[in-house]
Amino acid sequence: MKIQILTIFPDVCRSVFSESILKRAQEKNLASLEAVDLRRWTNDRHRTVDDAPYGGGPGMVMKIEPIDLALSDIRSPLSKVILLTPQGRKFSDPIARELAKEPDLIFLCGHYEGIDQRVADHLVDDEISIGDYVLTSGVLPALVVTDAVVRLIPGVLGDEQSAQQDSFSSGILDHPHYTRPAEYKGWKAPEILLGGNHAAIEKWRHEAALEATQKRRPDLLAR
Ligand code: 9D3
Repeated sequence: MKIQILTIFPDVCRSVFSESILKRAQEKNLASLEAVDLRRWTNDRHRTVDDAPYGGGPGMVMKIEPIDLALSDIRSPLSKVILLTPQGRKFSDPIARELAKEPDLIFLCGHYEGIDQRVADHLVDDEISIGDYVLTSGVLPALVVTDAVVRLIPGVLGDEQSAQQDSFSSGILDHPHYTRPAEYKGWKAPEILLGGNHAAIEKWRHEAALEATQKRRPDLLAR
């Protein structure tokens, strides 16, 4: 799978691509991750990608032309172009699984107050938001979506931590985890986990997961 992030902050993306599981996915040739600098498609002295809004008001609006030129150069017939915007559909586990089936994704990041509406109307295939809070740009959302999608590509995670059997695909929260020491500052790990009764441990984990879900995310049980 190929993912390109089109942004004015390519170095932010590169720093994320070069660590941990995203780095390993590229080394195993399971994902190609590329940060593309939108300013490559400007030709004025100041490499301008934004302008004042028609109709007046505060802030700046991203211009359509550099975005159109960039997409014309980097998209293929198989590319799915996704705009990260507060107006998009809310990102979720099912959307991550949809996107993980695509061969070629391009994430277009907004910056400033907004993007010329003709970009959403004519140049992109989908619009995604990561939730109802205001960030300073679309670059972190693009990286969040990239991270969630790449870990679903078969072979990216070890067999141990298969993406099949984790929270949100099971529909409830994970159970609590413990490791050594068995007691720290008087805080004990549950006795049951220290023994070898695997059936009893599985039962404890399932009940603890249900209890955590009931207490913190009852909305997940209602579905
Ligand atoms: C005053 C109206 N604002 C919309 C809520 C303007 C605005 C604020 C922040 C426009 C863009 C942004 C930058 N954020 C994103 O581009 C963005 C985002 C977000 O802020 N929250 C959650 N998901 C996303 S995806 C892209």
